[in-house]
Amino acid sequence: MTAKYENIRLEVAGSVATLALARPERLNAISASTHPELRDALDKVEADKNVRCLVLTGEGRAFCSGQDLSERNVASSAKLDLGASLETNYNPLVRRLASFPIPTIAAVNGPAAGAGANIALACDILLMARSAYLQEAFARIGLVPDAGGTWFLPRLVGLKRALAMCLFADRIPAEDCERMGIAWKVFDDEIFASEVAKHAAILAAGPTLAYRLAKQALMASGANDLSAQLDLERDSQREAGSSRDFIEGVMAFREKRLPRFQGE
Ligand code: LHQ
Repeated sequence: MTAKYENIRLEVAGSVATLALARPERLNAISASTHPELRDALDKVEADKNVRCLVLTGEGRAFCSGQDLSERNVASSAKLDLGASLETNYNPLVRRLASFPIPTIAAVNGPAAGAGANIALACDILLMARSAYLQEAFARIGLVPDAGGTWFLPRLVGLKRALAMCLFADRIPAEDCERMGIAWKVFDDEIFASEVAKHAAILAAGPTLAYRLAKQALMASGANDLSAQLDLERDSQREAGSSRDFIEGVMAFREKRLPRFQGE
C-alpha cells in the first residue's frame, strides 16, 4: 500500500511501514504543510495493527535538512514566533516518535541537519549510510537546538560532546556518530537500503508488546531512581509475562526453533 501526500510518501509492505520525507529538491526540508501529512501518516501506521516497525527516511540524497528556511520572511517587520511552530508541530512530533508503540528506525541516508537531525534522534534506532552526517546546524543561523536535541544529545554522547556539537555546529560524519553511540550501525551506501530492510524485518518479526514496554522503561529511566525503575520493570514484566509472545518464546526455546512472534 502506498499513500499519496504532497510532501511525504508512506509505503506499507508486509509489517514494515516506510515513511519518507519527499521534497528532495530542498533536501527534504520540513514545511508547514508537511506536518499535518506526517500526523496523518503516523495515525495510519499506528492504526494498522499489522504494521510492527516504522522506518523514517528521506528521498533523494538527504534525510532531512530541518525546518524549511525559505518559508518564513525573517526580514519582515512582523516578529516571527518560532516557539509557536515548535509548540504546534515539532514538539508533538518528537513526543510521538519517542513514544511510538512500535519500533522506529531512522534510516539516515544522507544529511540530517537542524530539526532533521533531532527527529532522527527521536527514533529508537539510527542506521546511517557511510556518506551521511548529522549536523546540529542551529547555531549557524543564530538559533538554539530544538526538536529534542538538547535532551537527547547529552544523554547519548555526554554534556561536553553535546556542547561541542551544538556550538561548532559541524557536520558529524556517520562513522563518528557510530563511535559516539548515536548511530547503531553504518553501512556502505550501496548496501544501505538492503541493510535497512533487513533490520526492519527483524524488528517487525519481534515481540512488539515487549518492545513497547522496554522502550517505555528505558525512556522513563532518566527520571527514575533505581527503586522506582525496579518497580516499573516488575510491572512491565508482569504485562509481558501474560502475553502470547512470551509463551511462544519459551516454547520455541524448548523446542530449539525460532519463535514466531505475533506481537501481542
Ligand atoms: C533548503 C534547506 C532548508 C530550505 C537545504 N530549507 N531549503 C527552526 C525554526 C522554526 C521552528 C522550528 O525549528 C526550527 C528548526 C530547524 O530545523 S532550524 C535549522 C534548519 N536547517 C538548517 O539550518 C540547515 C540548512 N541547510 C544546510 O545547511 C545545507 O543545505 C545542508 C548542510 C543540509 C546540505 O548542504 P549541501 O549538501 O551543500 O546542499 P545545499 O545547501 O546546496 O542545498 C541544496 C538545496 O536545498 C538548496 O537549494 P538550491 O535551490 O540552491 O539548489 C538549498 O537552499 C535547499 N535547502 N536545506 N532547511
